[in-house]
Formats: sequence, structure tokens, C-alpha cells
Amino acid sequence: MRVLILGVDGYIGWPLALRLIQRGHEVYGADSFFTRRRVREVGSDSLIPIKSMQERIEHLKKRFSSTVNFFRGDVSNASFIYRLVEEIRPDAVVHLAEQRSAPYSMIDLKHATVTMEKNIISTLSLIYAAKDIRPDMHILKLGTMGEYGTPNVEIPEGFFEVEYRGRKDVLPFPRNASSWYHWSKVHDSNNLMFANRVWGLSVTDVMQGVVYGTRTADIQDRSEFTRFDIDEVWGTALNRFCAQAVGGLPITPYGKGGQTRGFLSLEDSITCLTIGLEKPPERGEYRVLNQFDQYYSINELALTVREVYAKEFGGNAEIMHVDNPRVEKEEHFYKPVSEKLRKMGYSPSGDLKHDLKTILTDVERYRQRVDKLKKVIMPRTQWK
Ligand code: USQ
Repeated sequence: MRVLILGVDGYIGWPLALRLIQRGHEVYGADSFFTRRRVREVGSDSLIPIKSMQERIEHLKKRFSSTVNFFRGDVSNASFIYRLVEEIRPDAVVHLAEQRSAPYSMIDLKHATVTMEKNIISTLSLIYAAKDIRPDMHILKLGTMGEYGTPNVEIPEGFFEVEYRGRKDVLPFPRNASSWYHWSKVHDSNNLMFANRVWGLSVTDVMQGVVYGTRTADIQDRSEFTRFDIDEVWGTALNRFCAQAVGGLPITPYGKGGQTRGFLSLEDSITCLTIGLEKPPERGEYRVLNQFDQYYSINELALTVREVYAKEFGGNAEIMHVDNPRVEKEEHFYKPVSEKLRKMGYSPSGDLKHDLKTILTDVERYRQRVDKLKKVIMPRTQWK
């Protein structure tokens, strides 16, 4: 299959390219290196050093004799995405090229605007490029479980049956996001749903949980590592907790720590996206997949990191509940459904404690870099 990955330089984009090349797909990629620049903007860097795109491309040629056909550019620029779709004529496009940090989007108006522009306009441009040039290609778009928020009822996969004043319908499940970033994904979902309705585009809208991990099965040596962010803006909960443990900083559940989210390993994220590509929706279908392995509360995760770090490394990590910089429920019901991917063949790859041992081992290797990044780990970005 000819696949175009938008955001191929990112945490998920790069290991996805490795997996698809291994599986014999023809892989094209685009990136503007937005994340590399914006992580530096907040004084941070990937904890695990990563190669330049040029080095990555050369490395793949040696290992597989096939590589990513790379295009540098910004997919919120319509002429760039039109040119890509025209030249490549992909069977599928995976859209990962969005601003992915909730805290970054909440810094101020400028950052909220960049997030809305990059995210909404890139998806809209891709929609139009598909309609005008290649209406039968599959758009696989990365959304987020955070689109749904934390309602006091079960969360279905995109749609649910409602009965109201004696009549029934199947409607989109209400979205109730908790940052400008998460809302930008809601707007993308609405736009994709509408594009599907008017032009019959084939869409998979992935509601993905929080991803953790340093590796996938395909990552064999240091030149293949993907980025791994641990700072308060770009790092996500579990990855940050591992770095905090190794760096001798307290593990920081925000507020009461009862916030519960769906989580999955990087390995599982790549597996699920590959399944979504290799088992596309029907032509003209808009399909929503809830993509996570299990849900955990932040407190459970903090305790598990502390336990694994003590057992495997003899370390003694402190847990410190800090004032929550976000506006979110700290204790709530949470029961999302994730059935479709499992029916399509996904079975989770490992267990959390085993994965944590691997992450902590990799983070230990870069302990000196954790020390250098210490000043950007504790929370600073406020929602209020
Ligand atoms: N949290 C802490 N302590 C920390 C960091 C986070 O308690 O040191 C809490 C947050 O308050 C939040 C939860 O952990 O309740 C998750 O926060 P996060 O920073 O791990 O993840 P989030 O901001 O929700 O965003 C991340 C990715 C985003 C993706 C999303 C999936 O950055 O790209 O879409 O996870 S989900 O959370 O399901 O919406």
C-alpha cells in the first residue's frame, strides 16, 4: 500500500514509518519539524537523542534497502498538501501532523491560535485535497480520547443511540474537551464527519489515549530511537513520572490524582494504527476507533512507577501531590469502550510493569540529560 505519513518525524510518526516499511508498504512522509522547534522554545529537548531526518533516511536505506520518501513542509499550507497528494497519489494518508500538547495550547492567546490554526486548517486542507484529487483514499486521522472528556456515563466509540421524548436516533456522542488542544481535535472530528457526509470520503478517526514508552519491537539501535519528551509542556504523565523517578524529583500527580485516562504503549499505538490502515473502512465510511489498552488513575500510575523503580533499580521515588495547574475533574467515573480494534485483531502487547522496566532502563541510560532538563520538568503552565 502507498501510505503518506504527515508528521513522520514525530514520537508516533517515526516508529510508524519503521513498522510500515518492515511490512513492505511504500512509505512517504512529510514534516515541518514543528515539534523539534517548539520543544526548544520551552527550553527543553527530547530526553533520548534523536537523529536528523537525513540521517534517519540514510539509516533506513542501509537496514531495509527501502526508506521514507520525505517532503519537508507544513500541511496547514494548502498548496503543500495538494502537491503531496497530486504527486504521490497515496492509498492512505495518516495525519499525525498536529500540535499535540494540551499545556502548549493553554500558554496564552498566541499558542491557542497556533494550535487552532495548525490543527484545524491542516485537516481541512487534507479534506479538500482528498475531495479534489483523490476522493477514494483513506484518511486515518489521529484524534484523542480527550475529545469526550470525563462524562458520568460510559463512552461509546463515536456514536450512541439516544431516545428523547419518545423518538430514537443514533447521534455523535457529545464531546467535552478540557484544553484548546483537545477542542481543536473535536473541531477536526466534526469537519471530517461533515466531509464524509457531503463528499463520501473514507475516514478513520482515531480517539487515542495517552501513549507511553521509549520503544517498539522495530527499534533496534540508537539511531532508530524516537523522541521522548519529559518536560511539563510536551511530556505526558507516565513518561514524565519515569523521568522524575530517575532524576530524583518527586512524581507529580496533579491535585488529588484521581483523574483517569485510557493509556497504551507506543508499541500498541503503532500496532493499532497499522491495523487501521491494513483494514480500512468501507468506501465512504466514517469510522471512529477508541484506541487504548487500559484505563488507570494518575495515582495508580504514580504508585506503579514508584514500585517498579524500587524493585528493579533499588530507587526510592517520592510522590508529591502538587496544586493542579489544569482545570479538570480530579475524581470521576470513567468507562470508555474500546471494542472495534480488538475485533479487528488488536491484542495488547505487554503489561504495564514490564513496559515500565524498559522505559526506566532507557531513561537511566540518559540520566545526565534528565539532570540537564530538571528545570523544565515541574509544572508551570496554568489553565487558570
Ligand atoms: N498529569 C499529572 N501529572 C503530570 C502530568 C499529567 O497528574 O505530571 C495528569 C493531567 O492533569 C491529566 C492526565 O495526567 O489529568 C493526562 O495528562 P497528560 O499530560 O499525560 O496528557 P494530555 O494532556 O491529556 O495529552 C496527552 C497527549 C495528547 C493526547 C492525549 C490523549 O499530549 O497529544 O491527545 O494525551 S488523552 O489524554 O486521552 O486525551
